[in-house]
Amino acid sequence: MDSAGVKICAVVPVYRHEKTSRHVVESLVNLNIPVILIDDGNAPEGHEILESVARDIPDVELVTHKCNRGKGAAMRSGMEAAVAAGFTHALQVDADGQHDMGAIPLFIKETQEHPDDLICGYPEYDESVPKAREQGRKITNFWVAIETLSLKIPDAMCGFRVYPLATSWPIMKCLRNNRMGFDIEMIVRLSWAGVKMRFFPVKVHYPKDGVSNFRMFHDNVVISMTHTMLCFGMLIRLPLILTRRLFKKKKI
Ligand SMILES: Nc1nc2c(ncn2[C@@H]2O[C@H](COP(=O)(O)OP(=O)(O)OP(=O)(O)O)[C@@H](O)[C@H]2O)c(=O)[nH]1
Ligand SMILES: [Mg+2]
Repeated sequence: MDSAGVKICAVVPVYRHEKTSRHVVESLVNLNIPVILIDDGNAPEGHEILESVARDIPDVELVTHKCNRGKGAAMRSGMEAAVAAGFTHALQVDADGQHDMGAIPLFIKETQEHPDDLICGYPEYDESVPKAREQGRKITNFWVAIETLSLKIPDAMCGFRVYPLATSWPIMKCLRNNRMGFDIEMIVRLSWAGVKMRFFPVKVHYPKDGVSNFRMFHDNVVISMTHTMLCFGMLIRLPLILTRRLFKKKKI
């Protein structure tokens, strides 16, 4: 694909983050990026807020789940809407406002210059980051290095990335990972599919009164199960991954 064909939207999944979502949506629309907002089964008051965001701000489409289905399921619904609307790329942004929106112009520029690649953020935390979350990421990144047989993925959990939909959607729509393992599984599967990735830092701040949906025990169990499944997936694909590496080396 060349840069002229690039049509980017943002996909913002929302669960219990309706209050911060307005600012996130406004920042995106101010950069001329249309937004697909997913109400992932929020309480009626939350749903009303999201409806008013979609009504007040132009270029916002609201997709609604009647009950909470998880971040992965919300992302899939948003990406499906993006594909149906004819977008070629989707910028995934969390609704909690933790990501520095100042990084977006660079991500858009990189997408236009490398439309076939995944443009992916890796977090640059300030002192507000909970230590347990930082440790959890290190463990995940260790396992992802094994699952992809590569040290090229500095972070597999960052929810700030631009997906090229032509290669990502066929993989994403088959995923059964509805919850917190979604970002990890997507990046590992895109690596197995041979999609090139470019990583850039994104500043991340955890506000004192911020809402986190991360359930320390339950989500860590889900993430561990995701890694177990991906390790087996790597073993099955081992001949393919090694052949591809060997072939690439010979070409250079
Ligand atoms: N965890 C979670 N997030 C959801 C769900 N549905 C939609 N989301 C959205 O997915 C994004 C990520 O959720 P967060 O709770 O911030 O999870 P996280 O960023 O991994 O965790 P923190 O580092 O604690 O912020 C946010 O935009 C949520 O609003 C869900 O069922 N569970
Ligand atoms: Mg978050």
